[in-house]
Amino acid sequence: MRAWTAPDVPTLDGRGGRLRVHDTALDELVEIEPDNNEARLYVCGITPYDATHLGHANTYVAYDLMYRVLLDCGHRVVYTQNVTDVDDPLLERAEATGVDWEELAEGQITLFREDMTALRVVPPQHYVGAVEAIPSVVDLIESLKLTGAIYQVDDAEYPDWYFEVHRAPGFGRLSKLSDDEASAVFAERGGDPERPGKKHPLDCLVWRLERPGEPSWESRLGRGRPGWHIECTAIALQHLGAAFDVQGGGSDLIFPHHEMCAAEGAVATRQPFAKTYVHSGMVGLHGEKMSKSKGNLVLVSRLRSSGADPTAIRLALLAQHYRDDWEWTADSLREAQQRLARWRDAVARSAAPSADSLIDALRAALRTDLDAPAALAAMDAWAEQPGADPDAGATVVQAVDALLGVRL
Ligand code: 5CA
Ligand code: ZN
Repeated sequence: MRAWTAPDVPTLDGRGGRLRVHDTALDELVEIEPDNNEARLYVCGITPYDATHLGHANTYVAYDLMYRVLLDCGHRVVYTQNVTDVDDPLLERAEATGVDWEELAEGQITLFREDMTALRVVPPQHYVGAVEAIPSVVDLIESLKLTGAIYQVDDAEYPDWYFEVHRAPGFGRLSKLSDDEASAVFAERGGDPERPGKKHPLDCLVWRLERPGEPSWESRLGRGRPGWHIECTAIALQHLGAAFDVQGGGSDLIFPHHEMCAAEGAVATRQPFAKTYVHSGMVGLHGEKMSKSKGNLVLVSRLRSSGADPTAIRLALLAQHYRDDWEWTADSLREAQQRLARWRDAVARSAAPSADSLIDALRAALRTDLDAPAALAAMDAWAEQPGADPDAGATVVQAVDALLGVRL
């Protein structure tokens, strides 16, 4: 699938130091140490039916920051992102609104591309839809079958295919939930712990056999369509290989999604799926997580069409630490617009403080768990100080563009 237009990312002089990020499994900061200097990053993409709200934007801007910091550390970055372009929530939305599911997905993906371009998010090299990944999904299920971890549910009408999660030695190390807690969250987030005929309530669907009126594809497993988790497992393994550096997404994906991907990947390859799991916080509005089902969405496209500068939208997102949960308010954008104006005035000065120590401060902040608020504070301080360097403004424009994706 085509991704979107790449922004220019300037290269800065000097580097040194590695990125350290919070790993969900270990609950501590870990260093990203790519093999052969190639950082392999997988970030879960949208299910294209309510894009792009500010929660989505916050997530993709967070991993864009990671991408930029990895580049600045001198690594090459291979970035893969999926699009869940066939799954229950998309089909349900299409049905409820009387729209063709493919048209719904296509329209939302188009909007998402426009929003990502406007927000200067670097596109993935591999942007892959679930539908186009069906051959690799089926291959992966077949190879999992050889390990004995795949079975058909005991259901005469629809003997769908499931993955036995407890085959994975580390199952549970990401979410650290008890079985009861896990079952409750699984049920809330697309799982089916109560389905009769499963070996274990947490076993996850990998191939759903055709139901009347649902899209389906021919396969060695019977006509059907992929389950959600196996989609990301297959796409990541195909484009990044096993033990890639980071799997990322919002914290609502820790369980079941990333736990299941990790389990499927580990059983299929006998290696860790990802080396590090990173999760961004949830953006809320009026006291609740932003989501279509709650009807409390702020769409990037709507903000843009009402005249908001996309750079200010990006800066509003960067004002929060990526791991924090926070609430969007009208002030978020207003404050970002004011900050942007201050920064633009500051770099246009005929003489400013030297850029060197600012760049050191930006790098130090971002390499420590992508601390964008600390980076913004360093830039705020620079913008307020008097100085005598006539070239500093131009250097700072490059640095803020390269590291924060903010064009002044
Ligand atoms: N297609 C799957 C991932 S494979 C999916 O979760 N799609 S999504 O459209 O629901 O979400 C896309 C990304 O946005 C996910 O990483 C999710 O964690 C993140 N996200 C969704 N809602 C919010 C929110 N309110 N705040 C922050 N991030 C969010
Ligand atoms: Zn995913």
